[in-house]
Amino acid sequence: WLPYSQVKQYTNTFIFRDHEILLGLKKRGFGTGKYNGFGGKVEPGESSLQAATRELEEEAGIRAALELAGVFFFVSDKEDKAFHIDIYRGENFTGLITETDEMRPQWFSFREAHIQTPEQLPPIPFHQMWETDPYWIPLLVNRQPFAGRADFRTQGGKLLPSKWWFGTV
Ligand code: 6OG
Repeated sequence: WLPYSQVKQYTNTFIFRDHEILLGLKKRGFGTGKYNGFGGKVEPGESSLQAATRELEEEAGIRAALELAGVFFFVSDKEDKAFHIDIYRGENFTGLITETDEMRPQWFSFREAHIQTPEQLPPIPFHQMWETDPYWIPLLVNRQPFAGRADFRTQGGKLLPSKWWFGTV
């Protein structure tokens, strides 16, 4: 057993408009093929909010005033570093949502399925997201500040959570 001597700081940002959430299909890097918010590593000398704002512009082409929605701390058996992710939310973005080398943005609906609207968007694709997302995305969507932790393990070449916990703050 080795202690985790470093914590890597990441951001993950979700943009909302009326009953819709903007996700991106990750085209390269960590989590390729999964839908997620927009984000990445906090660079030296940058605050987490600055990093979140920068990453949103780099990966989706838009700017928005962001607020911290939750925090997620996790470790993985294949990494000697721990991960801290600040999860941000925003609305009222400026700019044009743009596909980038890293992300293909797409709107999803979180309106209850029985409420039919003329142009129904697909629901949040949890089967194509990180396995722990279903535990905290509902808190994010409901504007409940949250915190959580998880231990990931490599099983059959896949990174899967073996133990996790999420709660409201
Ligand atoms: P790049 O280094 O590729 O940014 N991320 C996670 N997102 C979710 N939803 N669940 C996880 O559980 C995650 N682990 C990392 C943080 C990596 C991006 O992936 C996010 C960053 O936004 C394991 O630029």
